[in-house]
Amino acid sequence: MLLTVITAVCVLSMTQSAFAQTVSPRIQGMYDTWQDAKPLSNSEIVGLALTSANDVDWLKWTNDTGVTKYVFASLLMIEPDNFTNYNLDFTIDYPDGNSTGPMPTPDSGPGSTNPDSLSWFQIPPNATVYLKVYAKEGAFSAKTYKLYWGTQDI
Ligand SMILES: [Ca+2]
Ligand SMILES: [Ca+2]
Repeated sequence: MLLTVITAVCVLSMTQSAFAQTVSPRIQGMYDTWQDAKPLSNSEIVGLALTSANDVDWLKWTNDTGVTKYVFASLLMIEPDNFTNYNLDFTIDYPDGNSTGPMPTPDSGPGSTNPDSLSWFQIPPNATVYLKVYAKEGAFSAKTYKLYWGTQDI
């Protein structure tokens, strides 16, 4: 895969500087399946919360720009603590019908300031990226998480 790995700290600093602080309203009990995934714009900071240990949130972005784009995502807890550890998985569905299937991003936490991140994947036109946010076993928290999402020209 065409993947460039940079450090999570670098991703975080870039995302914080590159985007307006537009935080979505906190919505619980939604986006529980990939079919019901929350659509993402080309750059967005989403603030959501899981409602239970078994809750998951799905988000998606379809590349309708007509050109290949880099994408990245970083998952952070607004209030890191000693037990919170959410994970971020991703799936890329390509227009020819192929799919990566669910792929984990590098895990960080609890207590880590590094986010779970998807770093600068190339997404061709008409492909869709699905993101899945979920709590590791025993790591559920009612606190809000933030998902930084961005796209960039190649
Ligand atoms: Ca949900
Ligand atoms: Ca994690």
